[in-house]
Amino acid sequence: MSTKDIIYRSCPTCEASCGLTLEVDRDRGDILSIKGDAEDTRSNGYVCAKSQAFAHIHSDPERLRRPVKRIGDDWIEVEWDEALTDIAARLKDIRELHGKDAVAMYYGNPNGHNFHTQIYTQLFIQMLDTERFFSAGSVDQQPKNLSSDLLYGNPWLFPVPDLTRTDFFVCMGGNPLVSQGSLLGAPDAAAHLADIRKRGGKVVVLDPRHTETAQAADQHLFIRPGTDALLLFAWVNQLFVQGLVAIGPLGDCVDGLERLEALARPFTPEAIAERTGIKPADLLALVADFNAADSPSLYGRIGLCTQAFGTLASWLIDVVNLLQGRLDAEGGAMFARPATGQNENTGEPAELMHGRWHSRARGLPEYMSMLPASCMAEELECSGEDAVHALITVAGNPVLSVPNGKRIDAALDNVGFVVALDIYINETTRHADYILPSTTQLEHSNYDFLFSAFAQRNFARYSPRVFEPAPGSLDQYAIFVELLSRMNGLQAGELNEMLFEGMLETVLKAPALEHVDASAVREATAHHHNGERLLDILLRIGPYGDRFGEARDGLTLDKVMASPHGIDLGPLQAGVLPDMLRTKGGRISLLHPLLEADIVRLHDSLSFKVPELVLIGRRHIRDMNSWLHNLSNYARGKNRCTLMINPADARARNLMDGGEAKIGSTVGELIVPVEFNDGLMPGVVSLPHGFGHRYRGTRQSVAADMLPGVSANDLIDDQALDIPSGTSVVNGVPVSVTAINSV
Ligand SMILES: Nc1nc2c(c(=O)[nH]1)N[C@H]1C(S)=C(S)[C@@H](COP(=O)(O)OP(=O)(O)OC[C@H]3O[C@@H](n4cnc5c(=O)[nH]c(N)nc54)[C@H](O)[C@@H]3O)O[C@H]1N2
Ligand SMILES: Nc1nc2c(c(=O)[nH]1)N[C@H]1C(S)=C(S)[C@@H](COP(=O)(O)OP(=O)(O)OC[C@H]3O[C@@H](n4cnc5c(=O)[nH]c(N)nc54)[C@H](O)[C@@H]3O)O[C@H]1N2
Ligand code: SF4
Ligand SMILES: [Mo]
Repeated sequence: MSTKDIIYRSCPTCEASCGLTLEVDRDRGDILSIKGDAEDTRSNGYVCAKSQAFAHIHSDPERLRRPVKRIGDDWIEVEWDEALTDIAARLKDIRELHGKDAVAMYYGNPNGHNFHTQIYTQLFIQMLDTERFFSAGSVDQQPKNLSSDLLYGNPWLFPVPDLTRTDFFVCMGGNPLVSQGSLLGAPDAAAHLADIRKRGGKVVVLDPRHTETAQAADQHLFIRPGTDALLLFAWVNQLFVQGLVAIGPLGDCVDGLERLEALARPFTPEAIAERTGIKPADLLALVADFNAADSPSLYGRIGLCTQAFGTLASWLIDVVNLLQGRLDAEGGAMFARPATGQNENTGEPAELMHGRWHSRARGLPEYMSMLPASCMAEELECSGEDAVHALITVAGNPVLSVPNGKRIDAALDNVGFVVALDIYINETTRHADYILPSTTQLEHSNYDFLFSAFAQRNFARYSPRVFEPAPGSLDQYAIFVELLSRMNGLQAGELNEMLFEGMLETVLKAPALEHVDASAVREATAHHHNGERLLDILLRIGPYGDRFGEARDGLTLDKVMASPHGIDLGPLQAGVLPDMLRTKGGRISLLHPLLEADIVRLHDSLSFKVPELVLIGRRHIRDMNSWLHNLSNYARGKNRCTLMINPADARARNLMDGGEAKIGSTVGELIVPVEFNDGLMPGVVSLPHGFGHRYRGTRQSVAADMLPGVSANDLIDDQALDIPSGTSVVNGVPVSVTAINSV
């Protein structure tokens, strides 16, 4: 007999974290339908096409369900215990023989969508203790991490544009209508933008492409890739020149204004016009409109991060908001207060984790314990004492997702032992000796931990497990624990206990929690286990928590679990600064030597010749980096891995719409289908990333047959970095495009 159940949970596929209603047949293990949860106060029933993705992944016959071991070119299924024991022994041997840094690790994007993985990652990293730790973060948000680190003392404290209250939204380097918003947390971004306009506000987009978001805006300005920091510095310059600096309540805790004014002086609207492509009159109008609006908000996202001046551009977004009194103000750029407390002040100024060690090959500084992903290939190529003997990838596909991916692909052959924690045999994991597949999102619970820290509203939402995991399968965190315990001669239970006690000690150090008794915490949370027990603690000592009895109505995990549609904790509050600052003396220093050094580089860039043609990326609603291409529902349709080019640039090169062209860069050459598009700024071409499913020995037949495409990262130079943060420059890459044939 089969029974129908209704389960509410949030969507684990993008940052919007929309509420879902699942109709399931638990006995048969079937998902009958996935719809929007109308009672979720954040998403109100909204979902996008990708809301079904996690169910499709679950049922994909090519998804790995058991560990596989490579024998020559073949894969054989092996028992978990055998795989874990062998892997742990080999990793242990390598560490003992060649030192801890001979084991490298790459950590990918889906981990951000898995609470349990996140909470155990710290343990995994600490115990592996390798200097060769790479992640997708340095092809993504690390410039914003660094900017927040320098300004607020917390790399994960991101200002969020207050879309529900702003009347003038300026969006730079983001395309929320397609990406569904990043560091923004807004289910149904399109409705948010439409609402701004309905209430008489304005939306302005600065982007080298007339994007879907630009089409929904009142105004769009083309900006040349990689030049946003110049434009924003000219904006700052004008605020000083025109006497428009008005910081408001934060004025008393800001240092470095005079120095900033001096540094901004050379960046006049005229000086930056040629490089940016923005006419002085357009910039002056933008500055004036922003200043005249009641509640303007300036926002920048990945196009401002993964470019030549990512850190400066990301920092200047906050600086402009701050100088105009828009930081931490209603309708401006606000800070969320997640229930798990990660944005709260911890009582002691955190030390900047930057440059504590350097990469071996290029001498690049570490940031947040990580080395730039763009130097992974050269690290894997090291030999002798510096050689990497083992690599562990955790839900990542750097061969497609990191610049000069084909160099990473080749370098992987150089690594003696590769372990992939992944659910597919893809371009990266095909190099592994073992692949360890975790349970899927349907088989484990989740909590919106990371994304509630930068959402439009404060909320707490727990997602229960939908199906019992297949017998013997392991959650990703449990794989970490099993490997670490075997490597260190411990029992899994002992390790869990260590993590629990370590975390308890850390969290109870906060001044506001000094009186909380550790033994009472142990007792009160004992009915939860592992990650959920830690989650209970975080919720209870968090800003809305019950503080173990002190605030009776406060949150506990039990309460959150009993609210299937999530708990709405209200709109973002203004005035959370300076309390949330983790800086020395609770002050905001506008400048830092890392920024000043890069401002010199920015100034030098004013005299650079504008390249004839540069490459940028783009996203499509049915993609998610490289990981959804094996799902026929998302792979079908017309080829979207095309080179978009402005018709004038195309004709100048004798290209035909629908024909093919050769695109070349300093590191590679590809043949690509050409798509004329007058939404591209002249001098700019666009190719999406995450494609290139052409490697032999993968097991993703849908991706390879329906949507192979080419990998944009085979064109992107791994030597080009945003210097302060070590983030890859994937936008604004100089390329040449030539015709090869016609339709
Ligand atoms: N040129 C260019 N490159 C880019 C970008 C760009 O805009 N342009 N964007 C960058 C950005 S923002 C990001 S975040 C990175 C992403 O970079 P990565 O995270 O390295 O790449 P993905 O393609 O997302 O690979 C995800 C991997 O996780 C696996 N996976 C999916 N779900 C699960 C799961 O539940 N468990 C496990 N164990 N594995 C799972 C998939 O099989 C896949 O191997 O790409 C970056 N690369
Ligand atoms: N459908 C879909 N959604 C996704 C993803 C996906 O792969 N597909 N990936 C998810 C991930 S991991 C992330 S991090 C987010 C990213 O979320 P977004 O930041 O919104 O990502 P994009 O859509 O790439 O938007 C970046 C925009 O920057 C523009 N741009 C490029 N270079 C420059 C520049 O130099 N200056 C300016 N001003 N603009 C520039 C591009 O034209 C593009 O419109 O999206 C997430 N959502
Ligand atoms: S917008 Fe993101 S979170 Fe919402 S349904 Fe689509 S993929 Fe899921
Ligand atoms: Mo990302």
